[in-house]
Amino acid sequence: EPLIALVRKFKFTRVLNSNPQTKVLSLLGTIEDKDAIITVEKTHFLYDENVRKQPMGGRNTPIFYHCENEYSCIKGIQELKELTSNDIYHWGLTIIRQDIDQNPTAKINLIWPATYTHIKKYDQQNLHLVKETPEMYERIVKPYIEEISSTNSLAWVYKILYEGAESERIIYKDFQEDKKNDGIIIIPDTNWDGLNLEALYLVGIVYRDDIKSLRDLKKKDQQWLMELNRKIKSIIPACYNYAIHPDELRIFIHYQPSYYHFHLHIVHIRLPGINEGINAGKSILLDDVIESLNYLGPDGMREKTITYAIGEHHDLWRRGFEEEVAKQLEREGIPKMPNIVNGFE
Ligand code: M7G
Repeated sequence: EPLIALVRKFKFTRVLNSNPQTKVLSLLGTIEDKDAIITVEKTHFLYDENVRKQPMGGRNTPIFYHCENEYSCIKGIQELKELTSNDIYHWGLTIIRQDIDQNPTAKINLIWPATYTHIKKYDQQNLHLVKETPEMYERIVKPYIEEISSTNSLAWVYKILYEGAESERIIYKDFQEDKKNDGIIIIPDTNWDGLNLEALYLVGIVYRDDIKSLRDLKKKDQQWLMELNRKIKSIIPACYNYAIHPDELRIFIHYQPSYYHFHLHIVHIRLPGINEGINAGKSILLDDVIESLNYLGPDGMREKTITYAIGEHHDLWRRGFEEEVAKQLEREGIPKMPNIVNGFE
């Protein structure tokens, strides 16, 4: 069923999250009585150096050129209503020419049917910084990963790797039957509108399936990671006509990820955090992981204490992290919160 038909059937339940800074809104509702999550995100402005032309040579990857464009944020102004002027300051509201191909208003993502896990992920929630020790990993996280790996949440990954899903959007594929473990597919992430190079967001999914998360990266994987790093930084700039440079690519790994099959986030350096995803702690730079492996023993990332933010809705929070955080704070001699936190009486 086409996306538009599904979206038209959406019955609103409640707002999951709203961020006026990133201009992202997530709504929970139902489509045919099954839970649905719609996320809308306003697209960034086009300006002259940042415009997409129709791809050439049958490739479906957007290509960016320096040129002027009737949809750019100044040329495209159709209406402008002045609000106020004061001395040298002037401000107003405007409508900029829109076009479904050249300058769409927003990007829209639908998850349907959405699982309970999806809803919890998008629901606004309190965050906590936790220090996950190797011991906590073994006792709390590992059993959790094993448990959720038995569900089908990785279907989209296997469809990309083996069943040709999103194949018309593949940017790079390296897969040889006899060298499966070196293979990787790089495709546009669902987070990217595909238009704005400064919002570039790609995901690199490896064929290796023995690495569920960052924690599984061992000393012996260092060469493999270096090779992935080299490939990505050589290939991606070329794919975009060198409009992006290798040192403008932020390549990182999420911990905890939502999907426990090893993948890399490849993002334009200018892109700020999406859903807290790029924030310190949750995102660990690939270069830093490679470097860390120099100092860690053979078990690599298993040996480290990793500090990151986790939401109260995450399963790990109620599976023991809540207690651990309380204990850690106590051990560090940090006073307990008083009961009144907001009042000043
Ligand atoms: P993650 O760190 O496991 O989870 O990254 P996060 O979503 O909490 O960041 C998974 C990445 O894969 C995210 O950047 C998603 O936007 C992206 N992604 C998820 N799905 C279901 C798809 C998909 O079906 N296609 C593509 N191209 N990317 C996806």
